[in-house]
Amino acid sequence: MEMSDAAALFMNKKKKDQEDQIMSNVKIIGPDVPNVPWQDRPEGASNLPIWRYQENPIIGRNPLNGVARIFNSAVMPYGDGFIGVFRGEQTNGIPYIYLGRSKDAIHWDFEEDKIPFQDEDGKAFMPGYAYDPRLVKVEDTYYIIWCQDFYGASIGMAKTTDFQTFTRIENPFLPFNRNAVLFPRKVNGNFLMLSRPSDSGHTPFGDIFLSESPDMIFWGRHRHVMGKTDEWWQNLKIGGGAAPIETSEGWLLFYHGVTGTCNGYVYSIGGAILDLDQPSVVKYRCGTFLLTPEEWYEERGFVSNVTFPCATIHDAATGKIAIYYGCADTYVGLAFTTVDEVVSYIKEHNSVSTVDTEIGKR
Ligand code: BMA
Repeated sequence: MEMSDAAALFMNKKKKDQEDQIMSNVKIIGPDVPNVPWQDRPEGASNLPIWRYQENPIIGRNPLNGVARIFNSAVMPYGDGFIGVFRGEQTNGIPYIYLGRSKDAIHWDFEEDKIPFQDEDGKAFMPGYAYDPRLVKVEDTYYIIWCQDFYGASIGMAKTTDFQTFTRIENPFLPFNRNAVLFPRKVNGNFLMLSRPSDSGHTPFGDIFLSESPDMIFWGRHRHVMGKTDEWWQNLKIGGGAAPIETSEGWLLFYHGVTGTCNGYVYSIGGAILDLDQPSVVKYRCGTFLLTPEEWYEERGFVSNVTFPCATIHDAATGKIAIYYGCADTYVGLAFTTVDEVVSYIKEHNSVSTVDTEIGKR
């Protein structure tokens, strides 16, 4: 039976409405950052919503005296430029965190010395190792969150307001844990942090959880956010990446998804959108990766086939997003997208499951 004109018109309108809904103008809720690093999508880039900076990697080998590699690092706007906390693998093989400053968020000057953390009573505090730092500003304070030894791999935290004095805060979680990522504002009056409970080794499992705190000391009301899936690129474990970006559609989260191959783990970048008021509820989750190791600096290095997002710089006025990711545990890479493109893509390839959409309390 042929469709009547009216029915065809109706169907077309419905399809158009659905497309408009997907292509809606998504807004970043946050400050304008007009100097966000940027390069337009190059001709011939893949049809994934993220494209790489053409001069990648932005930080090469032996960047500092006594530091063989910098990777898995986090940056943000500061003053009229940018500041960052960098995972530096020292020449004794032990990772630590170094401070860096930049005018353009691409060329970085590093401080020669490790970040000098201190306890609340002013005594020097130097963790045995410190890696995969994230840097998040909440209200007037900058928080650095990393992985350190707490009778096994767990989360360390410090705060600063001036990048001169770095005061350690109580370890938020019991061991073992990694990939803690703070939200950039309180939600319903509490600080929120994602984390990924793990083992103390190379962890062949792992889901993302959410915890709340009224004061950055006591953490509780833990919720499951999302786990591994049947999609092979994220079928072993996942972990939070960059601090979630607040958008009109929800919290945009770039995270890493891991698969196990006969040649080791492969780390890709995934994307999800969490409910603004109840972020343990996943609204959309992309079933396909957004970026996977393809370039020489992602495929070859100290640990091959790793793309590991730790930060974004984003501009509310234009919707531009610059993603900072570690490459092959050796370099720092930069990639770009826009909030419209990436949110549309995540929605079009949505594969959210009932485990993702539930509140995450059992
Ligand atoms: C994880 C973390 C990351 C690292 C990744 C790949 O367990 O240690 O720092 O990038 O492994 O080696």
